[in-house]
Amino acid sequence: MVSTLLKTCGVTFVFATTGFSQNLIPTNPGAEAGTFSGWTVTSTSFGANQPPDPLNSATINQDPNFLTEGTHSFFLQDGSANTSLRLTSTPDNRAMISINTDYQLSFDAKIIGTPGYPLFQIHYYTDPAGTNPPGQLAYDLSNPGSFSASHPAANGFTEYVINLRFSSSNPAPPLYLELDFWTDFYASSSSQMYLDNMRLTAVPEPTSAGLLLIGCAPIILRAARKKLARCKPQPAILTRS
Ligand SMILES: [Ca+2]
Ligand SMILES: [Ca+2]
Repeated sequence: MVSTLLKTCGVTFVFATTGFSQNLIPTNPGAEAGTFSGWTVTSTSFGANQPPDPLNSATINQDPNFLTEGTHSFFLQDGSANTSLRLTSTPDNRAMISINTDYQLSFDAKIIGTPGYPLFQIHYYTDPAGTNPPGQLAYDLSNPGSFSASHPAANGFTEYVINLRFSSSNPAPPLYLELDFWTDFYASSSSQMYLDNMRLTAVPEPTSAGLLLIGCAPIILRAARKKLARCKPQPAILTRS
């Protein structure tokens, strides 16, 4: 009975936390559409009068050795020292988030070669169209130490993890996040980047998870007491022979 109730509570707990772990990136977060749907690829040139680089290429990879989730990943290659290739959320693919809430953003990236400065930026807006850009955050992908945590992922990818929380000191909520990956921000080389498994999830508040367990506690205790009572040795009944 105890185990049954524990299982019931466990199931409740799993369901409750699953609700919080929904991926908030609206469209094609892991290239599984097989296209760049939801994303824009642009070539940014550096230096005066640099023409677009014809050697730049962006493709959807299907080689299982170059992805970490599903059957597809994004692949960006900038062709020269003078350009960077960028993968950026389209306006309708901007995740809407609330202030004063904890979020975790993660993605897997595999960087080949020695790019000058592979960069990840988060631009945040107060409207989905992006006419009000209050600010941005920037992360150096070649320096995992600049992230709150990083873990090895499959196929030689690195999992990058960023904990996000916007306070009410920022402009009016909600905020719309634009994700922006650069192969080579300082454009010092030709570089290649695979990207996969982007996730943005709200982190459940410890209090609500704790309260759920506390809520189950009386049921578990009651069941445990009943079981103990059943197991208690009964006094021997003495009978005259
Ligand atoms: Ca994928
Ligand atoms: Ca470059």
